[in-house]
Amino acid sequence: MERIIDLRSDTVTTPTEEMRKAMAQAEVGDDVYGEDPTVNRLQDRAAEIFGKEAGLFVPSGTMGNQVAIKLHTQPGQEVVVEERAHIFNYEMATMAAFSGCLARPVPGERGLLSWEQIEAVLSPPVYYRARTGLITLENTHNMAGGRVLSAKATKDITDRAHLKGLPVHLDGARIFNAAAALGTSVRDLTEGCDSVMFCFSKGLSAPVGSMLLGTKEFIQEAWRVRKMFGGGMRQVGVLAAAALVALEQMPCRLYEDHENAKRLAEKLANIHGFRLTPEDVETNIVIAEVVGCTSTELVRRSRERGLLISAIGPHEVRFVTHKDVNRSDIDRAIQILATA
Ligand code: TLP
Repeated sequence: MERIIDLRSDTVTTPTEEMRKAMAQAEVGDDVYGEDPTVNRLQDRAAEIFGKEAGLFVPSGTMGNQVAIKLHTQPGQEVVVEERAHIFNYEMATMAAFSGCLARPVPGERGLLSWEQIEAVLSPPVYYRARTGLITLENTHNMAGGRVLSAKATKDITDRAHLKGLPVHLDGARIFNAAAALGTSVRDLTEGCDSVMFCFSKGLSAPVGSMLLGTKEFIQEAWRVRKMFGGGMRQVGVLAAAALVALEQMPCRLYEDHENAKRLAEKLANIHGFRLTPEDVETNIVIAEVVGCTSTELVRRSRERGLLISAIGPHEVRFVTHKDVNRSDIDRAIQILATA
């Protein structure tokens, strides 16, 4: 029986041997008292890499984003989001439920927002419009097919937002993929952002966890809100140990996932029944239109043949490459898709 190829997401990655060893040997303490030395090391190291003052280890990317929204906004305010942003579509209206905010979606050009588009939806000074409290960005943009936002484009938005007194939060779940694709540092890509969330549990392959970064003052408050959201963890150094290995060892191999995604896209474009532009693939995500059957039907047929993929719309499927699929898995995936 051939191994199942799982291209549903990079969240399916399993921890490396080194991560498992680090987890078994991790020095731990009660992190709700701030006494877990491994968590403290991870937070300091992440802050150092990103050039931010402080970091807070959180259980998930969603929690990191929502803690940031809670801290940057007041109930009754609007949060600017790109139309296909994760914060808007995949976090269960949490900004409304927990922060009392309304999302103001803006359709970006293949996921990218320009300052002109953002400015057009900022609240004018009239009494009947809700105030804008926060602007959010996503890099890489998941549902725009892993599209990257350059350091220059990010800085343009953060500089102009700050001139208006508005904070910018970055959903950088896959910011290390953006850095690998652009050949730049995560520090440069996030420089002007008031807060940044990134995930250890996606392409970096750690089993659990994300990091929220910002000023010392912001992170001190984030500590309180994380507890309020039920995210205060105890001897969580066992997870932080894996995340530390992820942070130090995994970014340098992401280019392999990008090469595999490109290969998949190029071959897929030649198969009758799929529509996509391989040149649009910049990182580890490939989105294709399915012609001739529904996406759920294709997902079913692929599964029967040993390939897992995601339906993200009635005729749209997503493929995500990661550490646990190699070049020959990609070639086998292509064969399966050609028959499916
Ligand atoms: N994305 C998941 C699904 O929720 C769609 C995936 O498989 O891609 N920001 C971005 C850009 C994300 O892609 C995700 C997860 C999150 C935030 C949330 O992270 P978690 O799942 O840790 O809450």
